[in-house]
Amino acid sequence: MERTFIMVKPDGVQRGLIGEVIRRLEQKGLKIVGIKTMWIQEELAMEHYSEHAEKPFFRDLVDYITSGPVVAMVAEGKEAVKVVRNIVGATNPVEAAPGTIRGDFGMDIGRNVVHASDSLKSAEREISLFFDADELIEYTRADEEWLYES
Ligand code: IDP
Ligand code: MG
Repeated sequence: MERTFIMVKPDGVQRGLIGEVIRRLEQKGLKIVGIKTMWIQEELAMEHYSEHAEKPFFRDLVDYITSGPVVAMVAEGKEAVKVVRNIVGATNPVEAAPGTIRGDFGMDIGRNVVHASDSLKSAEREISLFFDADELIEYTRADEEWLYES
């Protein structure tokens, strides 16, 4: 089992898409093991997106992600990192396939509704950046034996 980090960005929250994002994760079979609403401050935003510090869009990206509340989540499941990236879709909503969150709900790369970790390594980094260990809950979903062969 893997854990990955997902966030409904400020545009997703303001557009009333929190439930839609959670619904898609839940119906796929992912287990939400941590969730909270927060308003990201500049320092955390810059740390979260540090890999993009030299990019021309970095300042706008930090402004965007700190522009309103977000919903941060940790989802667990078999190959959760890849599964969630597939649900989220390509970075640019113009290119994102219909059926993905960005493909169904976005129009602009700078307003792409959600964040999701792109590798197991970044998932671990991002989870520890946003959640304390005691905010993540271990439990069994009642349908797990029907979601997985073994
Ligand atoms: P990802 O969110 O699909 O992992 P990244 O390349 O890691 O995409 O970029 C992080 C975020 O930075 C994107 O989700 C998007 O909000 C923003 N971003 C990426 N490329 C651009 C760009 O060319 N212009 C404006 N914003 C961008
Ligand atoms: Mg990324």
